[in-house]
Amino acid sequence: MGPKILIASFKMPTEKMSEQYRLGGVDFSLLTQDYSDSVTAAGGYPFILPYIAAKESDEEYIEELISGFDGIILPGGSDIDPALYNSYPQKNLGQIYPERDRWELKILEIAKKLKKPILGICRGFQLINIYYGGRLKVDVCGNNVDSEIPHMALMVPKYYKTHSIEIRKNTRLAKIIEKEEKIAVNSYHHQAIEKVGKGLTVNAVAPDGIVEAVEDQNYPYLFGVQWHPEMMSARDSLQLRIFEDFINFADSNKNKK
Ligand SMILES: [Mn+2]
Repeated sequence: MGPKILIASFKMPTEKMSEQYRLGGVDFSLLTQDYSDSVTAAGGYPFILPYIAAKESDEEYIEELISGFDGIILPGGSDIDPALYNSYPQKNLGQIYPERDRWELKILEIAKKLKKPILGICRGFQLINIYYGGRLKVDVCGNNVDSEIPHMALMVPKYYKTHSIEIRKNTRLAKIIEKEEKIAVNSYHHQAIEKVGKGLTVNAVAPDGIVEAVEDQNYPYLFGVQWHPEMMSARDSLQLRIFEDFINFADSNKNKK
């Protein structure tokens, strides 16, 4: 069997669901389908990790919960509580779910303790940066932002290549992409890294300087991207390679005990 990959889902409160899903006030664990499809296409076995409020502070439980898996994906989603990087709610901050932030930071902490391979996507990438002591810009798409690049490109299909990124040499992303120094990616984020966390190496930047990929070169496998490769991988083999690289590492790593 290939590696078992755990993907964090998020709790969607009943009042945020459309009427037909407000079944007696139940909440949902949600994850967009593209993550599971991309993991499967790359040779992995996807599993969905729910948010469990009752176990939020129970490290022993969380350790047991994730220890049988070979890799962890922190996916995209809502904005992150600015208090986690010593800031405060500002104009244009989106909806935040502080309990989800705490839960996923705890998952990340324990996954690192267990030396699990970790892949962060969009919000997951930003959360990794915060974990390493970095900061975010609350909004890079507002009227007073001088970039020409629409980082929150909701007007185009999910796989649309909105902007280019320049890949830095001697990084994991350079190894994954091999020949190209520049590739084009989709873009569905209105927050971005302001200060890179200590211990993270920038792997790629957009033409306006926005950081689009990071890794920890002193950890077996911790890599994050600001775009959404899971929305592109069915059409773009370069984007599928991000998942293949992660799955291949998780596969070779699982026999090391
Ligand atoms: Mn972008």
